[in-house]
Amino acid sequence: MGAGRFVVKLSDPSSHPISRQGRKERRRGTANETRTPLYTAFPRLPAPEKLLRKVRQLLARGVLTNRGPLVHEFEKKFARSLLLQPSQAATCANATLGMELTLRALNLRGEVIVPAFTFVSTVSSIVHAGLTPVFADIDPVSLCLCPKSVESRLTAATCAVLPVHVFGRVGEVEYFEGLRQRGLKVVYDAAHAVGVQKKGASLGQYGDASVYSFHATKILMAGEGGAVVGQDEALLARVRLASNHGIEGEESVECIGTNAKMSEIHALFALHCLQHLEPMIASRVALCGAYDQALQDVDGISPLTRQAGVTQNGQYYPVLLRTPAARDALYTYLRQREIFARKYFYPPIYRLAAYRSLAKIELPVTDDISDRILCLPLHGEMTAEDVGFIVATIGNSQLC
Ligand code: T4K
Repeated sequence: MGAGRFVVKLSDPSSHPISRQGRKERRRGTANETRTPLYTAFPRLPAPEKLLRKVRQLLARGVLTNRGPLVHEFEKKFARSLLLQPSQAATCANATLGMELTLRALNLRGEVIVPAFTFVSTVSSIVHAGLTPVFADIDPVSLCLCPKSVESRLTAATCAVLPVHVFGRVGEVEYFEGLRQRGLKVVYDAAHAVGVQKKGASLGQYGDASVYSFHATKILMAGEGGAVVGQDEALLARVRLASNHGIEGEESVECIGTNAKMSEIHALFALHCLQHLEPMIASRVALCGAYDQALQDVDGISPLTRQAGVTQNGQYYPVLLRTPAARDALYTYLRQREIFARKYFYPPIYRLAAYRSLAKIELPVTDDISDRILCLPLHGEMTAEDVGFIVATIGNSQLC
């Protein structure tokens, strides 16, 4: 068999619109201006040389997946970083499957209350777990589930609530703890919340479980990946089992599972980023500070208020415009100048075609926020000078 037989012709990686090489080659504006496009997210790996050494070790070991040593090491270290016991984290292929497997492992039937102001997979994971999503409205300040709206959606069929720590903001965790006392399960979507603490407790210490994401757009990034964490170790054991097809031993399958494992390669990336998480968060929070300061001089655009007692992680930098028209005009104006802000999360899930049949409700706060929100570029490769450029461009637009 000729060596060339299996050679697959890949498209030129530098042609990907967001590739590093592509970014370097693109030039914009006048001859003096050599700024590269600015994205809402961009993966940054600290000191990749060290990572390459670890890749070589991994290849020499030959264990690439099926819960190898790096996955075990990452689970322990990630749990400790959340002030949990080393056994209180279970990795998975991504946060979407993490949420689905957690809901399945809780063995629930009926309705799950969830915000519509979130990424689509918060809601699809409920559907895939065989449960019915019921939308409740959000609070205009925290942008997380509003307790009053949740109360109005509770029925005899409600089995769980799935609040989202959107943009690393924190909702009424004390209220949700109260719901647990009333017999409901609480699973948090903590995809945006790595590193966030409230009054000295990590967000992973709340609820029956919390699910984190390590997607390429996240601060702690593995390319793809996720983890379910919490103090119910029996629940985590069921999630681990289900994520590996339910296989207990060579001749025993204990539950109907799926393949939702984190691979060793992803765990290697995740471990590397976890080791450098603190400075990574600090540099992003500093960029948020630079935005806060610079935007003070721009009318008609409001950063979200800081939450008392809650640490920031700088996962996103959302702002609110005065009107939906102003938001849309600014979004387009920035795009034309290669500043790729994103309308996270617009439209709200209940207005998406695939989910419209679920909605027979009014969500006025969700609609208002979703229509006016814009996440400005914020990632680990940006500088304060980039922030200054973005804010100056917004100011010059006269669109706010
Ligand atoms: N819950 C919440 C609240 C979430 O926000 C998410 C995911 C989840 C659950 C589910 O977590 P996972 O199952 O993914 O672990 C992106 C991400 O794909 C998604 O993970 C993320 N939320 C969501 C907010 O953003 P898109 O469709 O906006 O991605 P895309 O491809 O437009 O990328 C956004 C920006 O990131 C681009 O402007 C460039 C940059 N980027 C992206 C990728 C993929 C890079 O620089 N490198 C990359 O490799 O969904």
